[in-house]
Amino acid sequence: MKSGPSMTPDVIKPSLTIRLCGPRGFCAGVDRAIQIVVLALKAYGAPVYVRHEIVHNRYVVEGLEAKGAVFVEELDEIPAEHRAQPVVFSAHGVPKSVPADATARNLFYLDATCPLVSKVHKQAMRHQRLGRHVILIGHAGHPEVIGTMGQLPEGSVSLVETVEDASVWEPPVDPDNLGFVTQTTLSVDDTAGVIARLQERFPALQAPAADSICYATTNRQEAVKQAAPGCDLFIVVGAPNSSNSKRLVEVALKAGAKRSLLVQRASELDWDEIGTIGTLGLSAGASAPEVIVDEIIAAFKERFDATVDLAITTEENEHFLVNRELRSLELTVADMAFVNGDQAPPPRV
Ligand code: 0CG
Ligand code: SF4
Repeated sequence: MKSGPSMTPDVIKPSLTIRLCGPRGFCAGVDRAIQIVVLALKAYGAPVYVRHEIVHNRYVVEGLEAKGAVFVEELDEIPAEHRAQPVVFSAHGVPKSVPADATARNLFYLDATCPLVSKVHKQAMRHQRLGRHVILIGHAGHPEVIGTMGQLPEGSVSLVETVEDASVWEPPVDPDNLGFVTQTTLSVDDTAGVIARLQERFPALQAPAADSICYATTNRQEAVKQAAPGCDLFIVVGAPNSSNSKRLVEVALKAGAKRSLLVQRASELDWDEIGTIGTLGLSAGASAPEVIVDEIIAAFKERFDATVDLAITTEENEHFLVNRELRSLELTVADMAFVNGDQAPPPRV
């Protein structure tokens, strides 16, 4: 029998269940930091300088560059003729030396440090004020760790990264006078192990007054933990320099996903490597835009007969206000559409 185009049976796509985690994606600190750059561009015009990636995501950075933001790693990269333009400090926080340097250079700065990172800074300073040597649990070289260590005088804080470090670290002072804080984006479970080891060795070790690992990190890890068992593949949307996103990949594997991948864009997906799968877990780090999650789902729908099941573990209602200077400006859905898409509710400033 001849088969014309109308008789060609549709290619049968394999069926796929996508377990879409919630909460996922932007946290309140990331949302606020991006809003600060967008509003600064509205208020002061381009260029607006940003010290370090505002959040660890290339797509966000490139979207802001297209609006007129200029990213630098250090303040001395800002040309003299642009000194009157604002410079925004990234959501990860900065050592005390950075605002001091900005003031010395006569720069106008807007601090987009997440309030929950600032809270950890305050807890570290509180330990120090009470005469304690501070242990910071975190990853060496990460900008948040550099920022938190830079709140304290040199020699008054020690970095501990792993249980192995915690087993061999020797306090430079009286072991009865120690306090700890952590990076906000660590693995909840791994950090509990590091703290337990330190407490075993130093029973007088003082905890911070409030948890250092933030609500967004905790909630995203919990959602991944619930969704991962039985997944043939678990995809986390996020960047390789995003600490919280990388932790989600590890959590997915530990919780039982057969494979887990960190993906920045749908174009990176290697379909041969993905092969035939029946259940896909999907989440996004705190700096990964929802438009990329949509892009990944659309790519799977092209190749699979996919249904999306929401795997929601909790609701988040956190919202952080932008800097006082920017609060009177209007922020529209269109202003944030480059990351949220057009369907998102109006952003609250
Ligand atoms: O997770 P880290 O701290 O690397 O940062 P990212 O920009 O990915 O997301 C939250 C913030 C700030
Ligand atoms: Fe703030 Fe947590 Fe988001 Fe970091 S991950 S910006 S600490 S809310």
